[in-house]
Amino acid sequence: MRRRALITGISGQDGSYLAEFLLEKRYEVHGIVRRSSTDGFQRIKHLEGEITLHQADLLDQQSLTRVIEQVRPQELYNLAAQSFVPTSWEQPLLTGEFTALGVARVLEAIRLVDPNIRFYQASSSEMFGKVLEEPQNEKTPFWPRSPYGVAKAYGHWITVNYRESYGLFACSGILFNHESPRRGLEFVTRKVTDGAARIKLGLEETLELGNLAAMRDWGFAGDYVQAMWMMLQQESPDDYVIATGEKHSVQQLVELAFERVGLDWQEYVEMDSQLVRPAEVQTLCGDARKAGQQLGWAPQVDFQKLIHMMVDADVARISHQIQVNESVGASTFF
Ligand code: NAP
Ligand code: F7E
Repeated sequence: MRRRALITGISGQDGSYLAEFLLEKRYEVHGIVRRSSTDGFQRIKHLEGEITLHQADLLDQQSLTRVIEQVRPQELYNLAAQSFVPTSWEQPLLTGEFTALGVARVLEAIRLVDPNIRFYQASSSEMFGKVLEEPQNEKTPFWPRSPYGVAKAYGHWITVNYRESYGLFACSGILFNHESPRRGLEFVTRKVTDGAARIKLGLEETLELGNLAAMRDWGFAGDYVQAMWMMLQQESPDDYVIATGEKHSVQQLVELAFERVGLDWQEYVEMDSQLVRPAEVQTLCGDARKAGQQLGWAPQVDFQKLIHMMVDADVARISHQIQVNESVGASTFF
C-alpha cells in the first residue's frame, strides 16, 4: 500500500517541491487548495493527474476535518500560511487567523479524526526576530518582530503543546529562508533575480529595494522539503532548525544577481524608504547541527549556485515570453 500524505499550501513554493519529492518516494499525494476565481496553480500544473486536490481553507474548521476524514493520510504537512512579512502589518488579524489559529484548527482536526497522523508544522526563523544569540538553534529564545513572526510563534508552541498534551506525533521545522525559481515575486531574492533579468532584457530600467544591509541565511527550497519528510520518519517527534549556517546581505545578493547578467548593480538599484519595515529582522543565521546529527540532513545548494539558478531561470522565462509575444504581435509585456 502506498503511504498517503496530505499537504496544506500545496500550491505554494514549498508545497510544489514537497509534492514532487513525495511522489518520487511513491506516496499518494493529496493537497488542500482554496477556491479562487483565477487559476493559481502554476507551480503544480506539471503534477496534474499525479496528485489529488481538495478544497478547504485554514479559516474553516469543518472543511479541514472533512478533507482529513476523506483522505485519511498517514502524514500531514501544514505549509499553508499568509507568508509575506510586510502583508502581516497590513492584515495582522487575517495573518493571525491563517498563520496562527490555522495551525490549531489542523491539529484539532487531526486529534478528532485520527491522532496517529504524523504532523509537520512549517515554523520560521522569523520567530527569532531580534536575535538573542548567533547562530540560532532550537533552544534560542524567540523575539518576533512582525505580526507574521508572532503568529508563527503561536503555531510553533501549539504544535509543541499538542505533542505534550495529547501525545501527537507533531514536529515543528524551524526553517530559515529558502528560495527557488518558484519563489513568489514579492520576496527579495526573486524580486532581485527577476528584476536583474528584466533590466538585462530591456523591459525595466531600475529596481527599487528597501534595506540592503539586512542579512539572511538563504538555502534552496528543494533541499529544505527533504528535511520536512525526514522529521516525520523518526522514532519520536521533535523540533529542528533547518539552515545553511551562512549568512549574506541583501546587497551581496544584488551584486551576485547583477553580475550574473553582466551588469553593474549600482547603475540600476534605487532605495525606496517605503520598503523599509516598521520593525526589521536585521540578521538571521541558523545552526542546523541537530538536523545534521539526528536526521542526516545537509543542504546541497550553496548561496551562489542558488542565485545563479534563479537568475538563469528568470532570464530563460522572460526571454521565452518576449519571443511568444513577438510571434503573436503583442505590443505589451506583463
Ligand atoms: P507560499 O509560497 O506563500 O505558499 C503559501 C501557501 O499557503 C499557498 O499554497 C497558499 O495558497 C496557501 N494558503 C494561504 N492561506 C491559506 C488559507 N487560508 N487556506 C488554505 N491555504 C492557504 O509559502 P512557502 O514559501 O511555500 O512557505 C510554506 C510555509 O513555510 C509557509 O507556512 C511559510 O510561512 C513557511 N516558511 C517559509 C519559509 C521560506 O523561506 N519560504 C521559511 C520558513 C517558513 P494560495 O496559492 O491559494 O495563495
Ligand atoms: O525579505 C529585505 C527585507 O521578504 C528578506 C518568508 O518566506 O523568510 C521570508 O521572510 C529581507 C528583509 O523575506 C526588499 O527587509 C530589502 O530583511 O525576502 P523577504 P523574509 O521577510 O525574511 C522567512 C523565514 C519566512 O518565514 C517568511 O514566510 O530583505 N528587503 N528590500 C526586501 N524584502 C522584500 N521582500 N522586498 C524588498 O524590496
